[in-house]
Amino acid sequence: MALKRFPVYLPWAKFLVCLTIIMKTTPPSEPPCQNVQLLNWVKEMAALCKPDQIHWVDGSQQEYDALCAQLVAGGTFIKLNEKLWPGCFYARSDASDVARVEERTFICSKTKEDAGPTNNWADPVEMKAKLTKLFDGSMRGRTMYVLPYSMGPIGSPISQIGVEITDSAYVVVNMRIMARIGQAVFKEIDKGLRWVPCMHSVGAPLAAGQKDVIWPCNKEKYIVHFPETLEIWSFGSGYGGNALLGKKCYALRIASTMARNEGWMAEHMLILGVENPKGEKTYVAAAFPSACGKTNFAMLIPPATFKGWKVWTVGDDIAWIKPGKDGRLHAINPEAGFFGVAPGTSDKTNPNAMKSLARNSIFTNVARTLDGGVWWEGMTDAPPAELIDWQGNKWTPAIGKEKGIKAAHPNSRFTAPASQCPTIDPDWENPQGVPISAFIFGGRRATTMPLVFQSFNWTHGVYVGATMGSEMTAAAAGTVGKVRRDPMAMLPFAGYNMADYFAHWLSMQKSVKFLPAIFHVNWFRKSAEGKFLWPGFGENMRVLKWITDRVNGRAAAVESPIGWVPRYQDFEWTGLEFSPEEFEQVMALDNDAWAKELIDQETLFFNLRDRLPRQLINERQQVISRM
Ligand code: TSX
Ligand code: MN
Repeated sequence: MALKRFPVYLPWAKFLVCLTIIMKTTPPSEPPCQNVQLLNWVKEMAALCKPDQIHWVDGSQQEYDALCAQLVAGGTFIKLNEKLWPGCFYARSDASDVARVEERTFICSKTKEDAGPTNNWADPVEMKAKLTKLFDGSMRGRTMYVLPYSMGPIGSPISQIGVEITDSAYVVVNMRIMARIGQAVFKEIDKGLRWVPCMHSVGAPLAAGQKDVIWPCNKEKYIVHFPETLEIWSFGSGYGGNALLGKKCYALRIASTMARNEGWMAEHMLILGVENPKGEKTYVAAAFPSACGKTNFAMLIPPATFKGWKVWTVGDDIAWIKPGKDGRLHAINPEAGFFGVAPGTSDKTNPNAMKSLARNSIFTNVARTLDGGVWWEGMTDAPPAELIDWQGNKWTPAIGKEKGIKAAHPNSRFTAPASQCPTIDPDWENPQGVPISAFIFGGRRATTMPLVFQSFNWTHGVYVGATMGSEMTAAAAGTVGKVRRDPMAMLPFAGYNMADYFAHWLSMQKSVKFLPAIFHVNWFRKSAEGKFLWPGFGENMRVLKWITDRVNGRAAAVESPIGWVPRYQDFEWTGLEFSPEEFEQVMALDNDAWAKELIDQETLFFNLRDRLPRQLINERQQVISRM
């Protein structure tokens, strides 16, 4: 009406209205990428998910700061005390969204047999239909982030690219620590490199005017992998491995399938370098099930008496390994950060982790101190007098005891940049990777397994890895002490049939001229009285020295029924009081325990019988004969 009275302003008003409409409908950032498949996929997914806007992630510091500020404003993040924890943020998840959901994790290959008996399988067509329904309108009221990422240094021949579409800013900022993200990755995609589309929604659309919660998620969760079309779809969870799709979903499940098809390896392994006093470096990769202290081992500090010895950290969780032109296996850490379990991490157990997470880190589900810091069980000998627990409630040692609740969730996490680790290896971002001289398998075993042994050969080593296991520590009745088989620590992470995975390991013999030696370790053996027989932690350096000296032809061993084993005199003991009798105990082979062990291994083999490589059956038979 006002416009009618002032017709002279009409063109201006029209212009302003148009400008407002354009500004509301145009994404805040234009696609910084020309790749037609990517543009079409984003268009298609936006039409499906119906977000309010699209944000193309550039990966800059300004963008990170703005997203963190937005998360603070919305209550998802709390900025920690800048003096105590510079650049750090705190997040508390929904109580129902605190861990990976293995029973909701699916491998959707054409046939169930290709997923194998250890994975949940669903028909890919049916699952895609189900997911399409779930994602329809799932981002209403939210921003759809288009997040390009490289697993491994950008441009490395061992690296791989993914693009995660997510409606979670928490995911974007965590991914910026855990992977290389943004502009530089769009450039790689524009070069025509392969990329894996990864769909993620917390599954909590907002109606107009509806107030958001601090941790949106959905009780219906799906973590779905399509190994044949190389796609990931994740719905309903904002937590860790369910939502940061570069990690377990891509770098292990999808990559293990790519690796099988292409002749490389994607493993659930830490990578470390052992430097001796001569300055020679020997790299090893090690696979342990959860709760074995993998991150601690990756950042080990040698005992003071080991002058000139140093352990360098390349990665603490995942290794991508390719045969090199030199006939050796070369490994990269595909990640750029540590997503570590907080409880138990301290200046005593892992000072290098503590220094890594001291700044520019994100903490999820730990406890908060009253001065704006964080705390978790095991960080200090005694807890502070008062805390705010991971559920946001007042917590004191007395309340904790009375109610039997922990201040930090047992699966609470830190997200910390790997570059901040004091022992980060100078070659950790080398695009050619580091040459691997040994693989180490291990588990938490109170009995049966000696401190260390070396496999006789590759096939025997694959058998050792395939049969590895860990004892359950959870207090669930009847389960304590039961060995859970976790082949190569890949049981929840192999993207295809576990028996085919063994066959792939065996097949590496054909393509690699200088194969790594394979070892098995056990830091957790106990006496009949229930006391740990091995001091562990930094003292594991003595085992690492024997292992690296072995592969360099400098250490002796003797044959045993289960492999090559060190004698007391083959270890460096300076600085540790450990008697030959104690060594005998921690290395002992108990015939009765091994009889049980070999019978238990048969259960695993029976479960995988359809495709189990007969070489592995033969290896088990040979141990029985030697015993
Ligand atoms: O991480 C561990 N490592 C590897 C370190 C490089 N932990 C912690 C496991 C939980 C995640 C260990 N716990 C290790 C170990 O080598 N060993 C043990 C068992 C142990 C615990 C305490 C003591 C000794 C052994 N304490 C004393 O002897 C005083
Ligand atoms: Mn892991």
